[in-house]
Amino acid sequence: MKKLLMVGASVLAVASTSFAQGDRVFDLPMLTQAPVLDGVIDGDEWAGSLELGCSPSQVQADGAEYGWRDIEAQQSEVSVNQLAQSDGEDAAIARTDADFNSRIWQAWNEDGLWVATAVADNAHDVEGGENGWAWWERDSLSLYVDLVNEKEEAVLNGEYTALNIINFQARPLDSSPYTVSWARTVEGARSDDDGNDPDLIDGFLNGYRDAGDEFGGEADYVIEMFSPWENLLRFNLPAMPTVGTEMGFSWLPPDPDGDDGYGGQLQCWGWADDPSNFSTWVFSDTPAGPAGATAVEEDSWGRIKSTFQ
Ligand SMILES: [Ca+2]
Ligand SMILES: [Ca+2]
Ligand SMILES: [Ca+2]
Ligand SMILES: [Ca+2]
Repeated sequence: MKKLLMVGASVLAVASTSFAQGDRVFDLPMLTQAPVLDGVIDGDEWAGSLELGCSPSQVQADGAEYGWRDIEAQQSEVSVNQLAQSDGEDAAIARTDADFNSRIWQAWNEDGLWVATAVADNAHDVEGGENGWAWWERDSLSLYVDLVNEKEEAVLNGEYTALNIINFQARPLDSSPYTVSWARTVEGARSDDDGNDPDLIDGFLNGYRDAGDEFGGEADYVIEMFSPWENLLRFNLPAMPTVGTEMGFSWLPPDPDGDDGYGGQLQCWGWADDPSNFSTWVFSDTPAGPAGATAVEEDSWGRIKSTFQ
């Protein structure tokens, strides 16, 4: 992580005067080849992409690095542990890395945004509640993305200018009409009542795999995800991204563990309801993926698995 932060700092120094020192600015590498969306992080298909953690221990590290809003409530200045103790969940496990621990890989190419997550979880839960579309009640990953990097202040009255929430549930794409959800800003308001409409989410793809105990949990999983620029261009993405494009982002993985409804979540690399607190991607032509760089060959599946241990 220190290495990534140093990369961020160097980008900051040369590329931008609009961010204060200490903001989280990350180089977003460009893939040499599209990953296969099969839930297998295979060989070097994600090698060299931006890798960030999202876990209770990451929130601890964030508190130490960026300061605390409320240490009792596990609220750092840039993240929060809102995991819950579900019915039947051991109190010694709930809200710890044994409850939820994830890595997130991020990169781009001319077609879209590519993301993979590997998660150690103690209970798989994509069912329950009255509404299948309620992604906050499902094991899933939400990307809060500010496509124009406006960094607007916290929105308390429900008015937005640039909010987009792209959610992928931890399940195969065709297993549910709700696997992909997209909430976006329409006329200043969050609009997600049609967030699963097939036309709206046309081109969004994922690959899911039940990974058993592969990362040290009991109900581990991998999701590989693709979000197409062509689709986002229909809304508030102003132009095809190019080298130097900036976007704001925050990661929010819900983690119910057999709950009927909402069962807890984390918010990482920015408070999700406050775009001014988001981290920043700077789109770069640093190559990622196969033959992207010799130095990243070690960034293999074996090393990925070892990052959880
Ligand atoms: Ca793959
Ligand atoms: Ca839990
Ligand atoms: Ca869990
Ligand atoms: Ca879970």
